[in-house]
Amino acid sequence: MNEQSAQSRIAQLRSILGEDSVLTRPEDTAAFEVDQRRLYHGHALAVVSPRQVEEVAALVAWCVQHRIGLVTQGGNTGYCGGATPDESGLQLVLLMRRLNRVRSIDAANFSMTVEAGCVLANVQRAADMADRFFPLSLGAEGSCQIGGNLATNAGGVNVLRYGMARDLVLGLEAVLPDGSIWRGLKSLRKDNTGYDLKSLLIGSEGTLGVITAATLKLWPKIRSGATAMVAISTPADALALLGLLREHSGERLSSFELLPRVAIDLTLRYVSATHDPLGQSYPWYVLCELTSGTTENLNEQLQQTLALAMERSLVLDAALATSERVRLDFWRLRESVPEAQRHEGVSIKHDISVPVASVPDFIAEASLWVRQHVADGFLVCYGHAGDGNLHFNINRATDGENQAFLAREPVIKRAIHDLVARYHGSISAEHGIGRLKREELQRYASPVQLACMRAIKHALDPHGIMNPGKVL
Ligand code: FAD
Ligand code: 2HG
Ligand code: ZN
Repeated sequence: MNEQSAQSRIAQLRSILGEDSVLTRPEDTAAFEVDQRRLYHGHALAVVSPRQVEEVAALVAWCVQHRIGLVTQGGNTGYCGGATPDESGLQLVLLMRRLNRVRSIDAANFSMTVEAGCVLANVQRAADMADRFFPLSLGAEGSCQIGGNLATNAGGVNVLRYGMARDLVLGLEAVLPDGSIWRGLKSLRKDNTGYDLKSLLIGSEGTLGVITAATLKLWPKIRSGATAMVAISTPADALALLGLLREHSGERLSSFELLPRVAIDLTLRYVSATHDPLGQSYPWYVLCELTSGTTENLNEQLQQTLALAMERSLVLDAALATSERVRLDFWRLRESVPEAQRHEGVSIKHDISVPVASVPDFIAEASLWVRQHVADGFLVCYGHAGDGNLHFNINRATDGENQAFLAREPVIKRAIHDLVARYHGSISAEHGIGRLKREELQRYASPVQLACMRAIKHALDPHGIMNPGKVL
């Protein structure tokens, strides 16, 4: 596109969305042209921020007419470059941040309707103020948006009990790739009227439509809880402890996170206000939490289970959170691992899952491979072990060379992902595909699955304007 036609396009956009909704100056657009890991640096024709769903619809219709690619961006906290435009200067970045109203809360129906640009923490707060609980929770909750959470089908730390983002949705409103608005904001628990469009749009990473609002499920407000940082010897002991906790506490077990000592060390080194949770260091830790919507003595329940686990030599040591401050300290240690890893230097990340029962064997086999083949890196394998989801990350060793280390990424990724495939696992458990894992998807998804996905994409978005170059 030459300069003259670019200017004419921008003038048209301004007439559709208003002068202040179209950003083009580099100092205004730069932050939206790079992903949070700084893996991708794109260049957009413009960055636009509509205020209403009708404006989004008009924008999409215009994009179809002019065959302009549209990259929807929420909080830009994604891990796979899905919200970053390509380098062509021809795509638009659509910011959702102005569509950020809580439209309604229906406490009696245990549901709320929010616009896609609501920051996740604000959604949680609004539910809390209505005496209800919205369970989606992740480290980026202060900046990611509910629209981005749904577009990526985010996971986080409460999946064990409540499921992934898709499981938390009753209805959806979206602008489809032809510019039509699908008003599917039903608040029904049961609705078998044909194909489940909301489930298709959730997890589609902006490639099948723009999510503009959602009706979310709510739960009773949490009235009691118990949290412990537990020291263990091996991931196999973690698995046995998980079984015990589930048998004794059932649905009350909401989080079960695994941390190796190296993750604690990195966090203590780089993140302020973090404390070593136990008197001495241990090889592995589990951060577990029981919660309930009624008043119960969950501390006692957790203590009893941990005592039994100690008798069975599954647990080496444990600290129960004796106050909300201590509980937050434990969670700060866990949630700050990505930040600590970033401070340590470059890393190669794998967001994988295997069947929960295979977690110990997978860790043993994959760790051995890393020890034997990655002399210039060290493993930081942690995450949502209760869901079988590990962040199998490898940081560059202090005496290693950035370039040499990163140059080996394709080989390392291949070995780890091939092993994941052998365990019948997933190469993207919760972060999606975006641009980062497109080739990996081609390699590990079955031809039947890929053909289905391409057919759906083509049927809904024949001109390929929705987040081109992502997922497929
Ligand atoms: P963005 O990064 O802006 O976009 C992500 C994708 O969604 C892009 O493809 C984009 O085009 C699309 N998209 C965004 N909004 C819309 C919309 N309204 N309609 C259609 N498409 C849209 N993820 C987890 O799953 N679990 C975790 O525990 C977790 N922890 C994290 C911790 C940290 C510190 C960080 C930085 C990230 C973490 N993430 C985690 C990753 C990230 O926060 C999630 O993927 C999140 O859901 C992305 O939301 P976002 O609003 O930032 O989306
Ligand atoms: C988490 O669980 C996130 O903390 C981030 O999903 C994982 O940085 C990562 O690899
Ligand atoms: Zn995670």
